[in-house]
Amino acid sequence: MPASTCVDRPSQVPATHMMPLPRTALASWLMSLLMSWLALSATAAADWRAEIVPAPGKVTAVETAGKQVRIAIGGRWYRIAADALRLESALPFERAAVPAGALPDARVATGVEKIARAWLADPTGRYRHGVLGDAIEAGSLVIVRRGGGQSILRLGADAVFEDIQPRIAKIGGVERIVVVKSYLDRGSALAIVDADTATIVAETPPIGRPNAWLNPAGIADFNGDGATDIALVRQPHVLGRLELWSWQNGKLQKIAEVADVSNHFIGSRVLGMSATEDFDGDGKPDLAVPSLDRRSLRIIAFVPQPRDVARLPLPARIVTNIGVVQFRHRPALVAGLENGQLILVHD
Ligand SMILES: [Ca+2]
Ligand SMILES: [Ca+2]
Repeated sequence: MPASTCVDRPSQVPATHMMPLPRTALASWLMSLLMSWLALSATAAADWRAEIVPAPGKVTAVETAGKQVRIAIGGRWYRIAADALRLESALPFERAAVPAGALPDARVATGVEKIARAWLADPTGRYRHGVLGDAIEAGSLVIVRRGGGQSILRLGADAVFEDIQPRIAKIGGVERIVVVKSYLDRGSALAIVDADTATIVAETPPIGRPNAWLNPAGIADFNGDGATDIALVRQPHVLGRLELWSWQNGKLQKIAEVADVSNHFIGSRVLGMSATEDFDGDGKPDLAVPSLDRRSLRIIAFVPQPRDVARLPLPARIVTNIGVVQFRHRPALVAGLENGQLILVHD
């Protein structure tokens, strides 16, 4: 089905009038050939499109692990071919078993440096919100350090971890943990946990009222100033505001806001509905995230200011994680839609 859409960015007009004209006809012809090629490649690089990938059934999940993406269809697993719009059979990811005492739907996060593993534990029903599939949230975070040693960060009775999988990432050059902490009376905050001390070393102010949640969307130096930034979507079901929080001298400072995004829907355990990659090739990471109604996929760059690299209308709402794949040697995006279709967004 030709359900492909394109978004154009204003293409750069070659400054031909600034160039001295060649004297011979051959040189002139070569120059015009070069200019048309430059114009064509500029246009091609700016054209993002969403295409339906032919699939043997309805897509039920998209899973990511590192740079790998797997797509679940009818109980089987697939990946996107690197050079054509088709699926290839693939082995499913192996998931670490959920340790005793963990949240029933916990996912174990693995680090590469000082943190070996981390997971959410001590299930509790003290926060009756239930946007993540059930009303059971975590009272503690378990951290296993590489080389031995396990610590537990236990919250007080006034808060829970309203999350499924902690995120282990380098923040300020050191592996730390990013997790959503929700206060029973003030709603969610983004918390940064130090692995050595198993303590929260920084957190954003909570949203301010119960049952108001946020979902992290990406961790990278999005604005290119050298300080790690954490992108989050504040209230992805109702407000849908992207906020960029920068790790500066051990504190979190909000440095940017973008309206009209979402990376979750109520009742879903899918928390990875976003992806970080340098999509426009300027050397700075960009964020792919759905619009608030999840009927468009936005690719947002933050340098020099927050701006849409592309905004692609889709045939239906995004309901799965968003994966980054290499397609024809370029980063591309894959996601499952509410109508069961699989889309590949590429330029
Ligand atoms: Ca930054
Ligand atoms: Ca970029």
